[in-house]
Amino acid sequence: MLTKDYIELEEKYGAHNYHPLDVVISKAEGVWVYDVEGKKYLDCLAAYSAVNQGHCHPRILNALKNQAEKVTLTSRAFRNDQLPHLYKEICELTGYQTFLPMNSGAEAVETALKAARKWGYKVKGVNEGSAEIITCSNNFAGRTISIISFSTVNQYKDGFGPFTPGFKVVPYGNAEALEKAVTKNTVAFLVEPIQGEGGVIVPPDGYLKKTYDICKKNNILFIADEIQSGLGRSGKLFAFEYENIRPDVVIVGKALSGGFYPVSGVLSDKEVLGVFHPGDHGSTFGGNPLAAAVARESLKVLIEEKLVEKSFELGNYFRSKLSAVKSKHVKEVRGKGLFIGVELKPEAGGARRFCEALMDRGILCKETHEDVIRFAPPLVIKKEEIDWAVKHVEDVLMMD
Ligand code: IF1
Repeated sequence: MLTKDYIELEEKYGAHNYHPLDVVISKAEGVWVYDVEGKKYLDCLAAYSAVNQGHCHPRILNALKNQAEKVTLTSRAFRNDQLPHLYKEICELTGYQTFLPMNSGAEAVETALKAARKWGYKVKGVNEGSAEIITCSNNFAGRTISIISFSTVNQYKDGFGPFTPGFKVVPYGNAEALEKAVTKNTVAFLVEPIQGEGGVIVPPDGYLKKTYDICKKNNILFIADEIQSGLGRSGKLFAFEYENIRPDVVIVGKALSGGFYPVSGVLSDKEVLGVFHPGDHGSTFGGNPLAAAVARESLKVLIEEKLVEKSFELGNYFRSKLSAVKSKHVKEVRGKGLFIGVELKPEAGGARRFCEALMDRGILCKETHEDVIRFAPPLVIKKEEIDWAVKHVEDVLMMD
């Protein structure tokens, strides 16, 4: 079958909730992916940062295979011999007391929201039914009905109401707005330390610290959604580390499995996740032994291969090279670590045509917010590969 045959099948039988680039991938290794016709591409999206460790990492593959031969799913009605190790290892790595495993990012966000509400009632003493959670404009935290209830993007909400009450939205990057929105019923502030879908938006220096201090002053949980920005993507293990804060709750997903399998979860101290008692919350697959084995190895690879440090150094290198590109289309190059956005001027006619041109040249990246090209390759990328990519980006941005 050729590319067009796969696309035809997909268009015929699949729900049309995506508009992917027309490349059909059948194989991948490290930073490279191959299409069904054998053409090779440099992956500059890394499955939205789920494959920070590189595609089909041999160590994680091994962990998956070994565990799959033993036991894959027990449900949480019984215990398994992998989850306790994951608990200990992720808590020791991150410095939190407790971890709660889920599968998708959205589920982990829902888990954090439920924990925050319950903490509000049981610990903070907010009146039952009145808890408020403050979120930011331009956020992306998943697709469930409660999460889209606080989206500020029309398309994500259109046709999906009625929505979940109890959320307030303040402008991202504006700490005073958060302070003004706080009431006695506020239990949590949910924020992406760097907004991904929002267009790789890095908030002003000091914003996370200021909002963190506001939360501390008002006994509000600071919840960092590090599903995309975390686990090395930003050049730190977590993007909040740039401002020396320690969120009360950290949400992780994506790269927690190196892209092999959906694994997500919530980190906090006992005061917050301790509000859950048996039966309050759960998931059939959450914390299963296959997921736990994959997550354990994914974290080990991240640390032992020094991918966080690599992201920091190569991110600086990639961004400085992109900043040096002379093109009338570029408005701004921004980001932290290998989490990079190139915003084009409105006259450039959108980022998608540049992504398509890059695809023809063997580089896969994805536009976000119409006019931002996002570069977020696996963290195992090499300097020479960045040089090669930038050369093509430069050429493509010379188009009229
Ligand atoms: C899609 C975007 C990226 C996330 C943050 C939670 C979640 C996400 C900060 C939910 C998910 C994904 C969803 C995926 C594409 C991707 C995405 F463009 F849509 F926004 F990365 F930029 N918090 N982001 O970024 O995690 O439930 O998906 O596991 O919807 O196609 P999930």
